[in-house]
Amino acid sequence: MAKFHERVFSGVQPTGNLHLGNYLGAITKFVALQKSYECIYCVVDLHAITVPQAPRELEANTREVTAAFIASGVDPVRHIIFNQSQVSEHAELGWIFNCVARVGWLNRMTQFKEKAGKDRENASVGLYSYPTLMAADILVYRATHVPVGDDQKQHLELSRDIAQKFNNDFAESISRRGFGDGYFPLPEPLIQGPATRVMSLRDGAKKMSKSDPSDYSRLNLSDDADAIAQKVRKAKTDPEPLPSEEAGLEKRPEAQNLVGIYAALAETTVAAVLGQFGNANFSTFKTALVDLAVARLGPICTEMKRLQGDQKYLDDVLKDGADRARVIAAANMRDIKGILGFIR
Ligand code: AQP
Repeated sequence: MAKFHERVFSGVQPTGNLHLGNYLGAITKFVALQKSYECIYCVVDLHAITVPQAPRELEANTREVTAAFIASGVDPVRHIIFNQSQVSEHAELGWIFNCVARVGWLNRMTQFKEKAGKDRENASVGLYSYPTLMAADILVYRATHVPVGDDQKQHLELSRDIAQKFNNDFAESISRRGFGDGYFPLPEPLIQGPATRVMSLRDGAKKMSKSDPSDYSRLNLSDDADAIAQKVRKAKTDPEPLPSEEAGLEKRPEAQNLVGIYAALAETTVAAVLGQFGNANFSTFKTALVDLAVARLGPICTEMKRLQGDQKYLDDVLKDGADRARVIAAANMRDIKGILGFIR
């Protein structure tokens, strides 16, 4: 396989209720990766409309995600932050990938099954083909590394399958144009650390999610200290004290979730947290978790609100990011069209 320029790409949907799962599973990774990679972070508004969105809310949510990236420490000058719909190459490559991916591959996607639920006939076609657009988001930049939460693992595998099939199907044309034995890299998922799948505070078997009707199921990045304290205090637990070894968390999903959240917020390991809180009861542990969550999330929430008050700044960040992203995407699309045999 050819050697590719290393580049990080990832996205977050502007669908409201940005929460601790999005922060720990994705955004903290975005921040950390900036030190070693060239990074492109996208507010994926084309993905958001796979389910109905009110236009005014979509605008506000797009700015909220942008503010969250910046408030968490993503640098929009050294790296790129933009909203997907400003770079039309995403949709263009998405169509091409609809013609590369197989229906059987999409039929296996569990997220579609969960989101479409029983009313599958009524789901949008976009919700079904969501993973081909996601592959286009990544591969239009020929990105090599993709930080995501655990729930996106299957979609990332599909992106690799699409890249591989394109490279195989057009091998002769790719090689003739001097791109060696593959035009697209096989993007590597980066799913690491103690909080790759943050669970609901109300049910340790369910993922913390923006669309959960109960606000008590998640810590929102917009929550103030009082809301954080209330939600953590009400979080479901079990009657046993915390174990001192990781094995003791098995079959205790709520305890496992809270300990994982603590470890991720404290930037330590689950074993270290249990070393500190083993045998403690939940009220002691929850008090410490509230203090930690408020200390970590409070400044982000304050900075997000300040940035959200400056709409022009946020819109300028998105436009500048889109202008820079488009340069990369357009050059790659020219190559891709040539490979396919489209006259340019
Ligand atoms: N609970 C989670 N734990 C860890 N990571 C998570 N992510 C989402 N939920 C968790 C990661 O956050 C990034 C952005 O997610 P998204 O906005 O693209 O969409 P999503 O996965 O659909 O988010 P939600 O909150 O789960 O929304 P709904 O309720 O619509 O299903 C991704 O990297 C994701 O893995």
